[in-house]
Amino acid sequence: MEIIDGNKLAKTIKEELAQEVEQIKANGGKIPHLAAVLVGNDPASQSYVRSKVRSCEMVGFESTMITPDADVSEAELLDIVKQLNENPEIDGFIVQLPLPAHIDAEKVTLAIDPKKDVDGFHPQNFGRMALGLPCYLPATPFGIITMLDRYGIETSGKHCVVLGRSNIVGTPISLLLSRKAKVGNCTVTITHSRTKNIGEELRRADIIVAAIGIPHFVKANMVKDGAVVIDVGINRVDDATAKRGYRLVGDVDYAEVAPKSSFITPVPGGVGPMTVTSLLLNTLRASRKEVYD
Ligand code: BQF
Repeated sequence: MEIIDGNKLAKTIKEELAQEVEQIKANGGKIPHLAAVLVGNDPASQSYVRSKVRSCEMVGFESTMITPDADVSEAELLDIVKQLNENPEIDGFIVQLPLPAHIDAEKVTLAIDPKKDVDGFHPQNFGRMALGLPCYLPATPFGIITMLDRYGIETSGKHCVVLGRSNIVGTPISLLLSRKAKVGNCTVTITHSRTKNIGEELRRADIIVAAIGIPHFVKANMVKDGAVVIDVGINRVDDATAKRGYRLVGDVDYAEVAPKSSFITPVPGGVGPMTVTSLLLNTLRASRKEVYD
């Protein structure tokens, strides 16, 4: 069993990005600039956005945080998006999800200029991804692909079972892994809440991607010997002994499943940190006009 160390790989990629920034500076080019819009004061969202801004600082990117109150109107938020679309200083930006219930998140996503949509959530980027055209990949699937690539894990001809069909993880990673690409050429099964016997499906998997948001859902008896296990879950469970009163656990029962796996991602320190570095990579691509010009 080998642990896929997301913290270590994220650090390596950040070092590579810091070198890129040095190159850009030496050539008098524009420093990549990410903006993040954080609505309200949800603690998890605050911590995610802070870690994205901190990561920008670590690699030498510029970053701007915009923090409207929770009661900001949809029209006001759409105006912030419009200003970011029009601001030539900003290469890419994100609107941190989830948004308060009185705001239509779909409408906000549609308002983002696809050229600056470094989360890859705009239908134009999603459609381009599905068609295999140049696009910004959504950060979590991009992070997973990068892990498989950098750890030299063979995917071609493998049977991958994805747990969950969300727009930001399950559906896009299923498309990407089935595509004709260096990391791809898998036979993919998507499972979800209506799947008859998830355990039976999972036991056939050479590669499992767990993204259902149920703590410790995947047990040892659902995993084939030698499977590659990618755990996307970030679930808070109460823990009186922890500093904050909770700890993070994945969708996989790590203690049980790790001994059976060939490769496994831990939680925390697995997919999560790679999600953040993927956002940085997309921001660099945006500043270089690599996807659109
Ligand atoms: C780690 C996210 C659900 C909903 C909205 C490192 C992150 C998380 C975990 C992180 C996530 C999850 C992010 C770890 C960004 C990933 O060490 O395990 C980093 O910052 N993430 C987000 O922005 O929005 C979410 C999950």
